[in-house]
Amino acid sequence: MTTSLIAAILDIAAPLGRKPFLIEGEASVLAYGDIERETGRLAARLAALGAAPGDRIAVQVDKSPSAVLLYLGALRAGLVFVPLNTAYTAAELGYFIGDAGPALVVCRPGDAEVVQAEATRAGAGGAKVVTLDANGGGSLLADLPEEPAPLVARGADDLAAILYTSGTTGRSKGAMLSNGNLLSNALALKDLWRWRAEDVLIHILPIYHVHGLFVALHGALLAGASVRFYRGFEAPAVIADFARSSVLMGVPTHYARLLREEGLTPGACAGMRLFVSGSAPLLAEAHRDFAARSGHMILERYGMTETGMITSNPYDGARIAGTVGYALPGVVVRIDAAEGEPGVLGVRGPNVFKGYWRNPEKTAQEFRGHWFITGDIATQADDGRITLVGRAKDLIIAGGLNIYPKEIEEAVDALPGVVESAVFGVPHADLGEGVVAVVVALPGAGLTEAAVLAGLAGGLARFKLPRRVIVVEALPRNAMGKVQKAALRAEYAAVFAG
Ligand code: MLC
Ligand code: AMP
Repeated sequence: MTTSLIAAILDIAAPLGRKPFLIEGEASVLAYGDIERETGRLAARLAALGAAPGDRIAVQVDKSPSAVLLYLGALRAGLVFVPLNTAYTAAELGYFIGDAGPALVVCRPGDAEVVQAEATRAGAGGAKVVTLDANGGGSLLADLPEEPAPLVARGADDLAAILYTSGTTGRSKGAMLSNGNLLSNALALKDLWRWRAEDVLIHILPIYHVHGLFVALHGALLAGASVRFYRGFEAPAVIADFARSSVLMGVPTHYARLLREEGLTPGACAGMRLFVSGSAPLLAEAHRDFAARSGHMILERYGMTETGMITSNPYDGARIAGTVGYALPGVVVRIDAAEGEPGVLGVRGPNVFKGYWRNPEKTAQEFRGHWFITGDIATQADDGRITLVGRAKDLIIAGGLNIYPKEIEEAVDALPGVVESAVFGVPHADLGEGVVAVVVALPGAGLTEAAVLAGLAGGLARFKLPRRVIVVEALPRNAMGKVQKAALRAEYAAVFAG
């Protein structure tokens, strides 16, 4: 059995000839039989640009078939793929580039100048910047060699990707994921979710995070299945595609939006085999409503950037709303608490990452021996089934994207007229959680919601911006002087109601 993710993918792809891998609308835009040659040419191009095996390649580009090929080509060249959220601002980007120290940065053509400047400012001026737009234009593909590069051999411990994720401090750390991490997780899910060549996956997720890049794409690729590739999410178009598809993966916001469509009926979903949800808690009510409206029980699974997928509801057997199911084969979980009591979930197994990039202190903090401590609070039933009941980390998840209150508080506190702030999430019908900032103003500063939002714009990615800013005289504190976020969450629980 190969230990290289891309070698496993190429083995499956080669014999499939004209079978569509990526489909957009009515057209096959990438056939399985073309993956070998196209990734080979891309790998040759990356090598010609000076990237050597083990080098990082940081990528902030729009979702497109070329972006998928870039990922596979980078793996083939033995590079470490560092995908970045397309919403990150230039200032945010500088941090990632400075930390990752990439040999190459691939960005949208309009961003090239700013990215080059940020790379230099961050001490990564040696990085070469090339461009790729959503239609395959830009300097990356302009000069593609005809001759494919050979596959660079990779062992299980060799890095395949670094994905940035924030700890409780709000400063992002790069989670180092090896070929063995990614391949073991993908193979476990392939069996568990019964991936097969006849499957057609509706791909609506971004390809800069674990869910869309790994769980969805690796599943399809290792089965030789076709992918209906969406650049964004349009609920009616997705429902219309159910008749010619079989698998959908989404975050709870996708399911909330599907539920708002009249076209969601058992008839429309009759050809579908599997609906998967993850990245954020799925409300039991949404699970129930979706079953009634579609005739399908959503399969909820749980994972993390550092670990890939950890648990899943069963394919056969009860998919219970509010629970995330059982540890994946080969993955072991434990709960740091008395039996049956809630406690922080630890995980170990071949899926667990190699540590944080250039940050051994943080790595040491988040492990207890071989156990990675997730920061999620869970209970375990006698039969092993896991239920997540809370988070020990101060984290907001909006629309499946993580937002660290500390990072937003620091940005708010730096604004003129602000004494201090508290940022937290409260229920939001569409996003699951919506960000609220409660701000204490300097007396006489005349601070307003609009002024705070204007001050934050441009620095923070827009998805992180508070959806409500409330100016108050003081924050509630306990006897130790600590801000009582639970009290704030309770007080403002209904700001997004209706
Ligand atoms: C977009 N916006 C968001 C947002 N997404 N705000 C808060 N939270 C979000 N998730 C804001 C934009 O900034 C913009 O604001 C406005 O909403 C419209 O932007 P859009 O791009 O048109 O949004 P939309 O297409 O509606 O996107 C919503 C979404 C998307 C839910 C489809 O966020 C999404 O694809 N989420 C999935 C993220 C994901 O893949 N998570 C997995 C992480 S992996 P303005 O102000 O500019 O108008 C992981 C591990 C695991 O967690 O277990 O899987
Ligand atoms: P990330 O850092 O983006 O990888 O986010 C991982 C976090 O998302 C986990 O630690 C959980 O808090 C959360 N998460 C993922 N899947 C689920 C789920 N099914 N239910 C609840 N929370 C989830």
